[in-house]
Amino acid sequence: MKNKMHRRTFIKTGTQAGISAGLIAAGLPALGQVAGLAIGQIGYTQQPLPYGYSSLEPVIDGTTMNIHYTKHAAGYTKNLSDACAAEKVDTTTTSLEQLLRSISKYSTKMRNNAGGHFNHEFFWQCMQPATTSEPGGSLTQAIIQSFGSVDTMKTQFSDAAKNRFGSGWAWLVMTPDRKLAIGSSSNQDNPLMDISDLKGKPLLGLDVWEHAYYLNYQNRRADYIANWWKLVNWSFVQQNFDQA
Ligand code: MN3
Repeated sequence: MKNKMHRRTFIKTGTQAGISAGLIAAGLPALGQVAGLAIGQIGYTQQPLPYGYSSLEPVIDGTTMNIHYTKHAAGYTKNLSDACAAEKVDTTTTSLEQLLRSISKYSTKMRNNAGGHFNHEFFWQCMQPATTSEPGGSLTQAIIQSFGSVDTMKTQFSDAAKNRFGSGWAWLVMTPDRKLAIGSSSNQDNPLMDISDLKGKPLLGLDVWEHAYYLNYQNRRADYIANWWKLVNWSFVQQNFDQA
């Protein structure tokens, strides 16, 4: 905890280069290690970005990432905390995943902000500075089994993201009957929620709210989606697949 607090303070005050160097020194995952926070480990506090705000350029610009992380995502985290206090959720005994799985019992404010907080904590980990990373062996096999090829999966996922009307998310999930599926959710809903049409463990998620891309792409959501594939952290997706 102390280490996390320190890292949090650091990310607020550090320069972009300093952040990356600091997090690498703090032990960023290397090949073969855990790629990120497991779904069940995502808690109620906002974790440091695993990279600098400008590290995803040119696909996502630094200003967008800064505003997205410090304003939008931080706002969901704060409002989630307020909702938990108001609705008497003991966050020391109720995990965020448990809360999401029974979200129908809570207010709309809880639904929007528990979803908003979780989705962004998950989303940051789905990305990394552009690499030539591709899905690994067992995940690739499962994708081929479900969709025919990795490219077909990407096309279906991109279509789900493009066709989500208004604000929302596209998802690749492992369904409860252990199949891979693609779909989208509105607003800040997600596939862990009991009210969701698409149910399952999220493996990969994409934010298609305008705040995620508008500065750079304006109305060209399709271009944002096409470019976003260059950022996908496939080790994180593989980890989610292994743990699903
Ligand atoms: Mn967002």
